[in-house]
Amino acid sequence: MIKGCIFDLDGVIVNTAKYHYLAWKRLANELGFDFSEKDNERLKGISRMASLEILLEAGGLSFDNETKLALAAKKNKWYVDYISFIKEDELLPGVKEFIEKSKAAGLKIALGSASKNASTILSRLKLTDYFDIVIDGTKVSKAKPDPEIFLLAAQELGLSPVDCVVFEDAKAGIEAAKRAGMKCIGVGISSQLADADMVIPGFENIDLDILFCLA
Ligand code: B16
Ligand code: MG
Repeated sequence: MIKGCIFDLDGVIVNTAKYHYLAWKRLANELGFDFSEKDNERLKGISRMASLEILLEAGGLSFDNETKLALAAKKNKWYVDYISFIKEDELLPGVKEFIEKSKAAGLKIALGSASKNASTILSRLKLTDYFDIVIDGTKVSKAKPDPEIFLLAAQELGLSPVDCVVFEDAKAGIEAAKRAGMKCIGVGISSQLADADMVIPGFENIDLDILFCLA
């Protein structure tokens, strides 16, 4: 029986991908190559350093570790500047209402995001108080598709993984949820999220009943 919902952040609660894209593209341009929105799709749900590796591969460049850390820090500074303007009206349609319904039904609520900026974003969106637990990129050593983020979320909620459902928009996140032994609802386009137990286009008009279809 589902007792807890674990929400990914980017692509499930808010579309921060567009700000990640602006910052990665700015870095690519500064390094002398272009980075398309299609290339950016490969970065969804994976960690900052793994994203940088993909970006550098796209540009045919390689650097030592120290330079890579400096490049990632530069991208992050731009990203943090962009997200400092995020407001509640950027919440994806219906997600806040779905979280409210889940809480009212007595379900535990966690965030399971790869982002090290997750707490800042939740606070800007005035969502922090909705979450019993926040597990983000600052609390784990292994990024999705490793299940560590979701297993830690379940543990801190005091729930068994089989009683948790993860809401995810990225392939890496769905793999992480399945490897954690949890149910997974994909948020987005079904053809891209085929490994999820169920896919919804978004949270608009979605009722808690969907959780009963997972058993
Ligand atoms: P940061 P999620 C992920 O968020 C993003 O989808 C991914 O594009 C990003 O690289 C990752 O967070 C790390 O973010 O640079 O802020 O630490 O989908 O797991 O909520
Ligand atoms: Mg995501």
